[in-house]
Amino acid sequence: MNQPVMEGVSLNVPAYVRHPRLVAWVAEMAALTGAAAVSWCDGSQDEYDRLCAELVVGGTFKKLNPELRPNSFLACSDPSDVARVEDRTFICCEQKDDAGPTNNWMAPAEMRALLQTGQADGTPALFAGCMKGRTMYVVPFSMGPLGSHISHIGIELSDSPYVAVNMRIMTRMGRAVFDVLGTDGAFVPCMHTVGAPLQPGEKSAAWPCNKTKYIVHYPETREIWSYGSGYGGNALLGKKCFALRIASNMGRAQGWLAEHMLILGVTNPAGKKYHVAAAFPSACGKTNFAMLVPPTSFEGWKVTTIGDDIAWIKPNADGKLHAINPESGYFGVAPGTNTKTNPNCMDSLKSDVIFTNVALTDDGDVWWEGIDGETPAHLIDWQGKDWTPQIARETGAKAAHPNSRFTVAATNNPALDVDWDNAEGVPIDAFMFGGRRSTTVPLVTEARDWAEGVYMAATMGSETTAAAAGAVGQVRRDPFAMLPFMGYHMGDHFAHWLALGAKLAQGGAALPKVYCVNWFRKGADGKFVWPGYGDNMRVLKWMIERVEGSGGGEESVFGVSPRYDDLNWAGLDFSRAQYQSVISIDRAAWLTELGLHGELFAQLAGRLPAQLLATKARIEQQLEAA
Ligand code: SAT
Ligand code: MN
Repeated sequence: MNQPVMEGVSLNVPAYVRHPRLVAWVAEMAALTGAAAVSWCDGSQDEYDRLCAELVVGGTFKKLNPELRPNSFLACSDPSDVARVEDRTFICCEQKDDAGPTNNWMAPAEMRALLQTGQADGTPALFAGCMKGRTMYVVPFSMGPLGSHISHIGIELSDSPYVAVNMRIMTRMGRAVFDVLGTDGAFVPCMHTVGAPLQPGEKSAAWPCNKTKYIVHYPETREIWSYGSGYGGNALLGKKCFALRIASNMGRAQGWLAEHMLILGVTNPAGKKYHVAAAFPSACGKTNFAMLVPPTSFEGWKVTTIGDDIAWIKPNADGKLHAINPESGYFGVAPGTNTKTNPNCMDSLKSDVIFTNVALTDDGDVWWEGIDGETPAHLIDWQGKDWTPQIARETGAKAAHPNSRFTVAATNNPALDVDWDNAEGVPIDAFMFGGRRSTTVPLVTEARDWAEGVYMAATMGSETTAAAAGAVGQVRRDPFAMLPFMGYHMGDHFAHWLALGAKLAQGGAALPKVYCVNWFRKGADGKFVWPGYGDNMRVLKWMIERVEGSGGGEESVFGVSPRYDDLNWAGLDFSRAQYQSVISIDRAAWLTELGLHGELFAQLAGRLPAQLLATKARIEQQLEAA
């Protein structure tokens, strides 16, 4: 490959990169950003180790005690850069209405002027010179198994070595991607900068970032531009930006789905295996559910993990929906994770982990609220300050940030499904949609048909969590658990689901069953009533029995729910009265709830499928009559 001549920086294109359009783009971006060097990531262990060592020297990483946590690191972010920034996230399509009322929008030309080309009044573009004094890493990655017909490729250019090492865990990253790309293969260009250029001789902050943040998507040209944050979903662009916001656009155009869903396999004692995809908002237990260990009384049942956050779902030649996990690692919430809530996760975290914003123990290990064992007498908290139980009592200070995370390879998971890397994906038997609701929504309800299932997903509400910057605990509509991740008009997404279901049904395929669940109902004492975690197996087993046609249930205005005796209670002391308090339907609360569905529908009016309005009218009528 000819090395393009550049002023100032050598492109260092490896011989195995044979894609002129890609090289020209890298050259253009190196020139725009003024990067001091360009480094092409090959995805090797050597490279990972070297970058981690450099991150230690630069102060971003602390190496954990190798005897307690081999080959693992702790990164503590700037206190202002700890979560996704939904109010700084933009869908920049040509027509504002195509982004819909649930997304922030700016005209592409206006956004390009701001980020890329400079504004009419002479204000320079944010990306101009943004990587001065820093290395620009070229990070090639495949979302999904390399070469699978369901997979897609991205190239992230980032000035953050933290991003490069996390991307190696979270995606299939490295040299083999260039082989798949060949000389002119398609890729999604993903531009990322922390927005902290360095003056000559200036030392980088341990966690460089910028107060100004932009997380920008151009759905029509399938590009991502992210400015100012080094954190998670803002910076690891394969994840929410590509695998959800850009991919949802690809899926809509090409007849498939990109969803905020875990994927699990569940095998019954007869050895028959089913696959379930489940949507929950961020920080509502997807990782725990995907790694579920059944109660000991459920002998012969086994749950295996295909994915914990994102599913790409495509109709196969057999007319069934098949799903892959586009990712290859987990970027999960640490607080609350322990050997009771998620033993497989605790096993996964024994070595080769990057922790972000958890606390450091005096013997060089990590700690977070809710981890097993005694609370240590002293810690260094996620902000680098001394922390003791007394300080916590007096000030309420958390040792680990509530949105602190671990990054770990899927292959560390002892419950990893044999098909997790299968290029054909796994056939989906059931979809679940679950919000975090202290009241109103029952433990589990089965939709009577596809449209009712789409209605359940579309009208989902959930209390906000620390995964996004902003207030926590407020109920908001979160359709499909995709509110922060939808790359186009939400109403069009509902229509896409309805149309896909209709098309598959027309072809004679049996559609997956759809369930609405809520693990989070609280009692008068303010505590969760349902034990959750491993005990969610009781609900999962009922669903599988329904798929098989054997499970019993009772119809309500919303669908079918299990009666107390339809669930297996072996090994759990859970009374009929307790069950009533998680399954009951409060008519007044539901009339209010339907009013909130109505508000969402009014907001989406114009692009709201009539079928959903009809479903709402039917439920309302039945509720009035009840
Ligand atoms: O988007 S992140 O990857 O930072 C986590 C989440 O919100 O699910
Ligand atoms: Mn998520």
